[in-house]
Amino acid sequence: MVSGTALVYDEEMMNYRLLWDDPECAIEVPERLSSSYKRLQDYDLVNRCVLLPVREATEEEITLVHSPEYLDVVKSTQTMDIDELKKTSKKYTAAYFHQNSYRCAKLSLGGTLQLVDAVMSGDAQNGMALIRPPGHHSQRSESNGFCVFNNVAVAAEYAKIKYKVQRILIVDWDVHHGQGIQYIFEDDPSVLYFSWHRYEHGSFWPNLSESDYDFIGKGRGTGFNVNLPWNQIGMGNADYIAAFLHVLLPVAFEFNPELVLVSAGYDSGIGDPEGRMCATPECFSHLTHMLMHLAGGKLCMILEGGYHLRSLSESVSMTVRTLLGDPVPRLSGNMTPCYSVFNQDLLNENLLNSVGKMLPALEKLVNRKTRNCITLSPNASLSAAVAVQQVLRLGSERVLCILIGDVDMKPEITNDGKTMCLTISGDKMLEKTISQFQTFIKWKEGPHEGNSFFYALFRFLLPLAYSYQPDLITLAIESSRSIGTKDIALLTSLLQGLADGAILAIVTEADKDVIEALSNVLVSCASMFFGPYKPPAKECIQSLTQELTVMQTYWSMLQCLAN
Ligand code: X5A
Ligand code: ZN
Repeated sequence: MVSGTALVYDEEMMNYRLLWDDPECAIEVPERLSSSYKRLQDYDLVNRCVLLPVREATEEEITLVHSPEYLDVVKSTQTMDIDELKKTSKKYTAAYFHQNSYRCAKLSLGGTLQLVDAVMSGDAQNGMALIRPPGHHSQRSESNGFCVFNNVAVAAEYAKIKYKVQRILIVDWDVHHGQGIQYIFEDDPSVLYFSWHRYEHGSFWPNLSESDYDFIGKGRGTGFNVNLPWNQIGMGNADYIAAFLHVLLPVAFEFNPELVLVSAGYDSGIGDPEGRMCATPECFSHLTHMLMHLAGGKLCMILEGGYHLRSLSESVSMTVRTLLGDPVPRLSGNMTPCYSVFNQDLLNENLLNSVGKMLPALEKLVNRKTRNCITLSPNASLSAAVAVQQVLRLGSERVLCILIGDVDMKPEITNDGKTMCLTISGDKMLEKTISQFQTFIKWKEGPHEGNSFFYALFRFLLPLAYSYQPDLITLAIESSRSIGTKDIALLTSLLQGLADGAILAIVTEADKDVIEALSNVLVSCASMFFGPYKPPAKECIQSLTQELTVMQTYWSMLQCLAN
């Protein structure tokens, strides 16, 4: 199994800077790199990564995207004096050159390609490239927005050629629109480009009409470009999570990429003078965690913008920490280090005994002495009902209880908000929503294990869970479950983004597939592969829509539907 997180960094990329007065470019400083690296060291994260050396990108690699004429211009800046540098810079928008720009741009791109090589060859599962100059604004024959070579775009072309990758997802979470990437791939269906960006109806830089939501690609690439313009500043964690759940992830899982590249700009984080957004560093953990479920975990983070040094370095650290497999911090609370147990000794016990043995584990879970727990029971929903009672007594304040399969016993729903119960069953509608804390959806996978469950997961279950913000999750899976093993694994893995990952999974003894899948997901960070997308059955969508309509009046994360 592939493991390990690669980190690309070299202080040589600090050897260029703005040499004259230009308020627009003044924020792009060398310290952006050193402060991020320093913070990673402070958190002891550098030691846990595989450090990759940078290298110079070759001319052949640069011209995968850029014109030879432009390459010559950049090359010629090496020997220019300050007036010539200034003059060349002014030919472009929000760009600046230094005598070392060419060398650093080659290292920045070469470092990016080193990361792609490590991840594609299996030397690392994922990784991050701390590089400058950034890349996503740069175009075929143009420097733009502090960018010289388009690192991520070249990386995508490189992966297509060298590794025969057929589908690449580029997620651009920088606060600016990566118009350079959009132009390069707008007619290419093998690269799906997603970008959110501060837009304010076009009044924010780079002020392009093609940055709006209605630009979706051209020719064969139509539908493979997704823009999400923010027309207001101040977007925060809930907005970013909702954008991922409602817009990006449904599209991304359907696209089924073989590699995910992130234009990881942190000017979308709190405190940044360019973005003026409010997402906290923990938010980037959640975004990273969600993306780790695509492409079998092949995920490359490539630095773009980010100009508030403290915010940038904290967010970079959160990203790397999550890539390493650490628990995802709660969006509100602070980070709690913890570990994981597999509560194996419950095998082959009768119900009474299994409930009795579950209790000490519950106490550990509530007190965060263990990260999660898998328990076996002959009657999962009954055990869940007991567990919910118990964890409330032990001090939990919001317990999310998810029941999968035909359920004969449900936890008592008190309607005081201390419990929320979601039931997923393949059988006839047993009941409908009774309150905002209780919901039932009918969901059934076809005979072949497709992946229609994504729909229910991203459109309904996760937004509801993120709205509720549980401090503990009980997940009971009956053997009569109507959804596949992979679906349950994905659900469970994504739920780890909530409640500090405090999940009690209750599985029936005979369900060996789910026991195995859940131990993989909860004990280590399992990489997942899904087949091609299959649309859900009509009756499933009907049941879901019905519940959605009712629940979205109570739960705000459901209100952001992209229809
Ligand atoms: C990489 C990046 C921003 C350029 C802003 C110019 N560039 N006003 O964040
Ligand atoms: Zn930016």
